[in-house]
Amino acid sequence: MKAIKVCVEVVTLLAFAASVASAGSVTFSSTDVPKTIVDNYAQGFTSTLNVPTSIQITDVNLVFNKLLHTSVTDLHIELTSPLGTTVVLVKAWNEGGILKNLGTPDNFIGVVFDDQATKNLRDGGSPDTPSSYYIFPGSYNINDASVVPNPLATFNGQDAMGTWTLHVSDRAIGDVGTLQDWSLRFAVPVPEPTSLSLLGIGVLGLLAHIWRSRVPMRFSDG
Ligand SMILES: [Ca+2]
Ligand SMILES: [Ca+2]
Repeated sequence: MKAIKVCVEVVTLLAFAASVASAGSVTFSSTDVPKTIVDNYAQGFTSTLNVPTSIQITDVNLVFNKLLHTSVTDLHIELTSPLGTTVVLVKAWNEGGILKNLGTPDNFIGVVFDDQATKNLRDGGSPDTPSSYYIFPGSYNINDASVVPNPLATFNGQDAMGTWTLHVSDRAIGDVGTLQDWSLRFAVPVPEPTSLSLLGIGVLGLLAHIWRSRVPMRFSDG
């Protein structure tokens, strides 16, 4: 029984260690979707997202969990922080944007705008076939001459708490869609040294427990 108990404790401790190791970002999702993307309508629409806690921004990624559109090259996308800073992230093809001259790729599904991504959004398209042409799920930087370098880094140093506004508009006639689900993912500090110390104390305690447990077990087994 003691062996089982120790096993349970080891698993519990490993699970805790894994959760500490995976800490590093927190994600908030919009709740006012879906929104219709009206065709060729520069005024577009806004969708908001609330961040309820204070986070000093060191990195923010924009996550399109599901944006359905028959040509994402039509889209002009801006993001405004709670402090009122507006950044143009993507311009439409006919504004000279990042996806110009790429045809009509569909959808952002599982597409993340991330300044640190090695792949550029322009290189995210699937093979262009008559039946299917879309943007692969994945993380992409959106660096392009049509916008400022590393546009999302503009928000670094601000407090994330408050209402964020995503402004999307369709700038070319023909293709349309809907924004179904989007999120913001913020980097958060790695665990404090005190947390790691507590983890270390936990490991030492567990080892001591195992050591104490093994002695009577050895004799009872004999
Ligand atoms: Ca990033
Ligand atoms: Ca359109």
